[in-house]
Amino acid sequence: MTPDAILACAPRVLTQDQRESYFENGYLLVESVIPDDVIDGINAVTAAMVERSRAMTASDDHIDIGPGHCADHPIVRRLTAPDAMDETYWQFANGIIADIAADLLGPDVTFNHSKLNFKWSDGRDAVKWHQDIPFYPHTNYNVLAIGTYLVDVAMEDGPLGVIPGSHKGPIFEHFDERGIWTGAMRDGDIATLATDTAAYLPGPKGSITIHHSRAVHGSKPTTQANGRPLLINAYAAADAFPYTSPKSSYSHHYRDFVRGKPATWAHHDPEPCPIPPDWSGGYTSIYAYQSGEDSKPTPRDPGVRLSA
Ligand SMILES: O=C(O)CCC(=O)C(=O)O
Repeated sequence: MTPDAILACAPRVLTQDQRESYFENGYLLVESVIPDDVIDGINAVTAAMVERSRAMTASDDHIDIGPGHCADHPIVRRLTAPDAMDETYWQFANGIIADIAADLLGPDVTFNHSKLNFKWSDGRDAVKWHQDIPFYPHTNYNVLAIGTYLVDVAMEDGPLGVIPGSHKGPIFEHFDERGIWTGAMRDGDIATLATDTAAYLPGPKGSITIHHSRAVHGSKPTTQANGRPLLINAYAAADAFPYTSPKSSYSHHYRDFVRGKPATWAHHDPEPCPIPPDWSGGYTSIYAYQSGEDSKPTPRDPGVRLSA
């Protein structure tokens, strides 16, 4: 659907001004929209996951642990696919934020994936400028991510930063010049953008950030000693079809309809998109790729194939 067609549908949660602002700027901050008891429920389940990590010495399919992790000082960098780890996360992905996704994608919405990023105060967890769509190309760019702040996030806590209007610009390469996937834009490309206009989006617990899959975004390190948790859920319009292999990190909820029904026609956007690696055999995290922890030359995905 086009933005005009989406805007012509009655909104469920957002105001018309908020929807127009999203289409104009490529991002939105909605403060304190998630009730406290919902956030407290997610935080209780998340604390249990961190407890579970104390017994771990290496990352597994769901819990990505960082350098220096130990039983006494657990450092969980990311929960991968929390929607498959506990029903609380999945109910949340299906609740008010699915209505908000429908306000911006149109009435028919599929779930893409979820992750819970912690950002630690050791300075290593800045997220470099990147766009999301080169990680998961779709036939059109009605794809977005909703970040939920599980604690108050101030300017010094590494809030999400987005370059306004960048979703209307080019889609950039996220491989470096050696052919290694870095999950980040190249310096030369960043130099073409007005990074000084970036909007940083601090907000109280229960606020959400929404960014368009083409919006250039990143986040600075935090000074928050206990780590800054950000729960991200990504969605696509039903008429946006993925054409690369699903990441191994996606859950069984991938492409589930959270609102509406399947599309009868695919919608195609003429803007071309670079192809990511084939992650059907394994995907770590944006932190691991951006920090160079995982830096083998990476062949691009040849397209969805039958498994052996
Ligand atoms: O955790 C953050 O601050 C941002 C994460 C992000 O941009 C991403 O995972 O795509």
